[in-house]
Amino acid sequence: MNEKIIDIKHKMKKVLDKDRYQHTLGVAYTASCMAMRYGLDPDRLFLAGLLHDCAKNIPNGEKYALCKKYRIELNETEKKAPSLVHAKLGAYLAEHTYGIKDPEIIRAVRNHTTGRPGMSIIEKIIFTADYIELHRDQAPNLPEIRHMAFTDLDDAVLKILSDTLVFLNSKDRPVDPMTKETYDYYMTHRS
Ligand code: DGI
Ligand code: FE
Ligand code: FE
Repeated sequence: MNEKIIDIKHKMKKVLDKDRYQHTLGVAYTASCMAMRYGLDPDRLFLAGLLHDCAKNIPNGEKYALCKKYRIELNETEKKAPSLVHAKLGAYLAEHTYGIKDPEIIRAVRNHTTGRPGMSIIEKIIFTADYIELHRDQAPNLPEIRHMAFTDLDDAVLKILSDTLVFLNSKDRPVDPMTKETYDYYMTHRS
């Protein structure tokens, strides 16, 4: 593994709690296996996986303060739902604190929670690996989605989005317009 990966791994161990760090390693390994499947560079996906939740363990108040400080624009849903903020803030930190120059990795961190219409394959892999990695055990349909991740990535993305929408509605949580737009997009653009 290259030095950058070892460095970021050490840094994530410091800034994440134990469970979040284990989840992060799970995403990194799952994403790198998916890279092997889809003919991409496994190291690149490992690094994106390591960084995807880099802002997750920052206290909520501080997350909003940092977004203000760095002029990161938040939509109305993000202003109400702190659990969404780590994605955009994490993308900023990946670039400016952790020195990532690869725009695809930064984009994958930014869009890992809601997805976006027309995601690149790297974004789709991080979005999916986040949902299926080994430590996840609460989500419904995991065996099916894990299989789809290696057979039809767009179907996996769509199933994750539809299950997420069902979950959010059941908990009366506000749906980010991006989550709904991404769902609508993959509903009509499946390969
Ligand atoms: O950070 P993780 O827990 O690994 O996973 P994540 O970044 O995919 O999701 C964080 C949380 O965000 C998870 O509980 C689901 C939730 N979420 C995803 N889409 C939306 C959402 N929450 C709201 N309120 N609205 C959304 O559209
Ligand atoms: Fe996340
Ligand atoms: Fe995650």
